[in-house]
Amino acid sequence: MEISPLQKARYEYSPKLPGMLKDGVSKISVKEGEVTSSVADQEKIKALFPNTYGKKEITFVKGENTSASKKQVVGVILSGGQAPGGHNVICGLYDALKAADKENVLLGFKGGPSGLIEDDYVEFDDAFIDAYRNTGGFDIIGSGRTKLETEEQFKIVEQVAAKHGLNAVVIIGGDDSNTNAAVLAEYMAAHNTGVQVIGCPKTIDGDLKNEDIEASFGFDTATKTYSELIGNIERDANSAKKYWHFIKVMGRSASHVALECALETQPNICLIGEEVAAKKMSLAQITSYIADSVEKRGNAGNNFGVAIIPEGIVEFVPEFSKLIAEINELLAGSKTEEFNALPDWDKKYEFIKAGLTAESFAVFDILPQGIKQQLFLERDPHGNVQVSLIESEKLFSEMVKDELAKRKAAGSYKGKFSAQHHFFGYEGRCAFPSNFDADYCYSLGYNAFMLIQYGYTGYLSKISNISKPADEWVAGGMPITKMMNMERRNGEDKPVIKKALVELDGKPFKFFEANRDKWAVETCFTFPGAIQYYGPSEVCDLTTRTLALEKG
Ligand code: FBP
Repeated sequence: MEISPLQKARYEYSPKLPGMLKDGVSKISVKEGEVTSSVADQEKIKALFPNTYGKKEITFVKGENTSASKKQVVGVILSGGQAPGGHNVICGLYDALKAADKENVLLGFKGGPSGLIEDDYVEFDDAFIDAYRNTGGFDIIGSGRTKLETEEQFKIVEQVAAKHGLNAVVIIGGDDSNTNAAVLAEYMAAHNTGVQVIGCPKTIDGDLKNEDIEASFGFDTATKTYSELIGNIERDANSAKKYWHFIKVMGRSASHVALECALETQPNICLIGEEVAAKKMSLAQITSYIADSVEKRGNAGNNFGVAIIPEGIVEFVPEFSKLIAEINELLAGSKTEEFNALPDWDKKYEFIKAGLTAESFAVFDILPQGIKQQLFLERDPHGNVQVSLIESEKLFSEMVKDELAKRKAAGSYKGKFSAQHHFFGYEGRCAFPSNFDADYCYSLGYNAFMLIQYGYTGYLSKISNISKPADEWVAGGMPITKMMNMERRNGEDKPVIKKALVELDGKPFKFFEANRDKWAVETCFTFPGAIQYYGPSEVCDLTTRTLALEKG
């Protein structure tokens, strides 16, 4: 593969480490803090994790390294959706491991958790690692969504670990993968395998955060990439003055990405799923909210605008969730075949009408035709509606168009409405990491090795104080069980890391709420431009608005 000039230049970038990690592995000491307990359901979590529950939080400090010296053979996997900076986690882990002892070994298991089960791996060396420093993507070893959660899988991992003499596994993943890391750590401890398990917080969705984890990696770069694109579209809209752009942004359930992009670009509209759910908004209410902005702007001669729609929005609309549940029920088991055998859409429509409650059918019936068909025709292997495939940007623009036609007929709306649609997701997940993500990820990986060297297991690599310059960041570790509670999953109570949704009383949302009425009517667009890597620190090392507002 040919190497671009930027990639060459980025190879030379030295990621910044927190002050206490900067003097090298031999000069890092550990300070143990308080004993921890889980955020909720303490007795249940304690019973499920007898060997790894209630451990102390730890912080690294400058000082002599007092860990017992032994050869380290570590395995690493990337799990779930790509997020910028993943390569640097591996680079930081590798550098710390080799700095401790050149004989230490790092194995990368390919294609996500399945690589560990199938024993499909590569052994890293300097040349291999150097080709991926400060680059985007997960292509160094690939990623996957296989879940490591069953006893049989853990037994296989135990055998694979024994075969390679692995004494630790690092799992780079989101809330589910780190939940599984905690369960694997407990298994390894309970079976006296000597294999430690350490997690690293990843996801562009930004929903793996809590009082200990200030941000998951990748969120910074992905939102900056989408914000650049949204800013460019705003400028185009403001130049041509003829289109409303409906832009869906990734974020499978939480709306952190949408909110951060809104704070960066000040669009006319940004929907926040968590608010929609809290206010129990209907599709008609959301449509009317957007149409109000289009109408006011149109009547003032501004027939253009930008609306940001979070990917997970429809699941937050209570009446829509109910509709989806009823459709899943309606087509359960053999009924899918019965439905598919119906000769045309009219017959299918009658079948749907007869099978849904009147309330849900009314919701179904106001949907644009394309979405109606999508709900019934594109289904997952279990026969369920594929909610993530619903083109919500089109859903809302079409509903707004219908609403505006009514308002025009009634004489209140005098403008013109023409829409363009976009979906920004994959465009940002493998971008070159921002300096922030390059530094944060490298630090997470380096720190993960320190946790391994000091013998910890079931911990998440934790770098905090990250809204400050890197030198002031604080490195340490937190038992994953501290972040867990019990939740109902697939009909069973399971210990899981709590997913962080947008907090409606949090500072980022409050800032947005205080400004959005003005943004809806006036043109207040801001154009963040491209991520900068070289130049003044206030341009190149800027954190997200979300983090800046949260940390004041
Ligand atoms: P993770 O939670 O695994 O980090 O992935 C998040 C995400 O990027 C979502 O924003 C998006 O809905 C999903 O992955 C898409 O997944 P896929 O890559 O499997 O299409």
